[in-house]
Amino acid sequence: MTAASLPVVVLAGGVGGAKLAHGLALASAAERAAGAPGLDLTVIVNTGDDLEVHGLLVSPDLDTVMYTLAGLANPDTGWGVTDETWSASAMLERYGAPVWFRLGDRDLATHVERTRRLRAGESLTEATAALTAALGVPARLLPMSDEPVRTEVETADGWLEFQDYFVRRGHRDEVLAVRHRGADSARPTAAVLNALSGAGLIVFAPSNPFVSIGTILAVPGMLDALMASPARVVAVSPIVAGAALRGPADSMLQSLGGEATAAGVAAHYARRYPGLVDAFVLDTADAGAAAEVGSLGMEPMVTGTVMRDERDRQALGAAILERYGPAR
Ligand code: FO1
Repeated sequence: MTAASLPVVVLAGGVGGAKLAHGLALASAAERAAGAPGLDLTVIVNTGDDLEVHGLLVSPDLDTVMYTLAGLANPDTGWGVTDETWSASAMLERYGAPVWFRLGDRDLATHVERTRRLRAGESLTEATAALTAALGVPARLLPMSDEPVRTEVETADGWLEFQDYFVRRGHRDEVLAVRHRGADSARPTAAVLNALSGAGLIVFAPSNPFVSIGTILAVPGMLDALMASPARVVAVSPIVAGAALRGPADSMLQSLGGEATAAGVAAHYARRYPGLVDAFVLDTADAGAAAEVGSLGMEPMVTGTVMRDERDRQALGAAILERYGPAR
């Protein structure tokens, strides 16, 4: 009797989340090539960064994970599509449309098709399933909720919508607080709850613990579903040697009262979500923090977590599966 493929659920935000999901998909393909069962991979994606641009719904984190797993991601930026052209954006600029959130021509097709499906009555989950199937994505991509949740950050200039803060203002503002507009009337989708209850392993990608992982955990019922799942929860640090590899996670840790270190992220998870995270993956550069992480009640795992290329991604995915995937 062949062993069943291992159901692995990843909670992911943008680029860091996409890279780890890709690493697990590559590790799964390698297992299958060696005659092993591989993974049944699900990625629960943050939708708090979503916004409307030119009348279209844009879901940056869903798109970044989708493009990365389809091998279509722009390798330089990590977001958007590779081999992109900007004719539509240039024409929109001539019409005076706001183009600070840059949408390339190939990327635009995604927003046109997703918005058409939503207007036809499909849920974001259904629209995402159609887009990912068309692109041959080797994983199930699930928006955290089908109801809109929008991350906002409080700054000296007041509350800002996420992409205003992140892109238009280049995430230079100090973040004083984070809120998730619409979370109270949002719920995890049935597909998300189903994936969590059937998971053999749950991985928090190296995404921002406040505005990516934190937003997913802010959906009422999500934390309970994670705590009720029989699977172990393994979180990968988004901070290596005191800095975020991209984005504002390090400065947010400082301004929101934590410490911009890998141990600081572990402490944030332990304080904010007691008992949720079973193991914490640190980069070799932070091996010295392993004991501190252990003292927080999380089993430390030290390995290379910087994903410069596909080999790094697969190595990290395989190392996590090796250590925390149940023996198959
Ligand atoms: N990030 C930028 O810094 N500038 C942009 O113009 C930009 C456009 C964009 C378009 C589509 C998309 O899916 C992502 C885009 N991003 C851009 C990145 C995006 O702001 C971040 O990836 C996430 O919101 C943070 O995880």
